[in-house]
Amino acid sequence: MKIESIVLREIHLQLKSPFETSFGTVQNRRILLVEVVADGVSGWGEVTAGETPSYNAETTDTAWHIISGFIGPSLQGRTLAHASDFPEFVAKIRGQEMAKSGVENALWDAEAKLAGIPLSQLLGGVKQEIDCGVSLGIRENPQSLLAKVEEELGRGYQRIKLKIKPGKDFDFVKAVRRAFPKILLSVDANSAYRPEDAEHLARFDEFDLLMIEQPLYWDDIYAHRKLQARIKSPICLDECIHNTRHALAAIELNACRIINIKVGRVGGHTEARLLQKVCRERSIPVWCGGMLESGIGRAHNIAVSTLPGFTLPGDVSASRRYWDEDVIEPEVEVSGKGTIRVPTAPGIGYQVRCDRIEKLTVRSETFSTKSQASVLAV
Ligand code: OSB
Ligand code: MG
Repeated sequence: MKIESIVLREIHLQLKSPFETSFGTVQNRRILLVEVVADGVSGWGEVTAGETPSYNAETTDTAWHIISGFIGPSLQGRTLAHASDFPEFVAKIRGQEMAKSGVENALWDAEAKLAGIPLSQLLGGVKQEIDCGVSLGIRENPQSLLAKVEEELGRGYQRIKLKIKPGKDFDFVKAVRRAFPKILLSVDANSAYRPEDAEHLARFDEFDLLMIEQPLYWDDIYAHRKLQARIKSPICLDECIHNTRHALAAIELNACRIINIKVGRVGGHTEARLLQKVCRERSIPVWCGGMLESGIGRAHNIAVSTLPGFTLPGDVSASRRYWDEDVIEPEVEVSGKGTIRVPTAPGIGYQVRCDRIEKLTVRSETFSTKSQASVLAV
């Protein structure tokens, strides 16, 4: 693939309602979209970084800096045989997984479109339909949470995940578990607890949770190992796992029994695919997490979820739960049995609404002239 140009855009998109996690509340999303034109075809990717460095260290602005200052200038004009060659191409940039992933995934979309096959097929996916759950933000009180859970179960979602934080945890989970004794139920703390809370977290054992996601420090696998030894609920790591080596360390240490794979957090489809493979070989279930993506990031999440290691319902849900109007056509829809049908058109399989994106764009930068100096010595 000859990379003719890279267009970086920032769009503003407002969530239908605020989403609260233990680290804060978001409603006004600032999303970076990456369009890569290769051999005459446009591939699209999304940077899943948040507006603030509170989930991980990256933000919309740090990703802009990395792509605009380093990746864009060095990639334009280059030829890559495959999107999977991209991680090596950016290996000299440390970290910045979400920035890299936005670009790499655009290359994957372009490669699939050039081959005339769905992205899911290019990745090696094996499913025509994926299983969906929802992630519910922290609410004022257990009653309003319960109403929300009921609504989402009514739509068919197969697993409910509750965001929790100290003071808004036990009673909320208890109310939901009482009302729905049999559902697949999990919680996500986004690093809000400390090792001293082990006894408190052990009280959640009675709720028969599918998992407790990332209870402790965002960067501490060893602390989770000590906690896992003290609680029955399986720990699922999210924030801690940036690549396959982290996953291997966590698995060998017994720091978790499940892993949440977010394509952005691990740097793109190449690493996500490898990570699900090593987990599968070790019988560690994985599922696809979400970052409140627009339709473009959502389409990539659907494609990766078709890989054989993804055995649990993901946080990949319908466009309408997030946006009044998405940036793809058709929008992502979920069936009454809580599944998404995997698109069969080439690439991400959804039409990108360029007119709408144009209207939502607040800044953009294009890398296309060969005269620009290469910033990376690669
Ligand atoms: O930890 O999974 C998380 C949203 C923003 C940041 C972190 C997380 C989340 C979610 C939402 O849980 C998942 C989604 O619906 O996209
Ligand atoms: Mg999480």
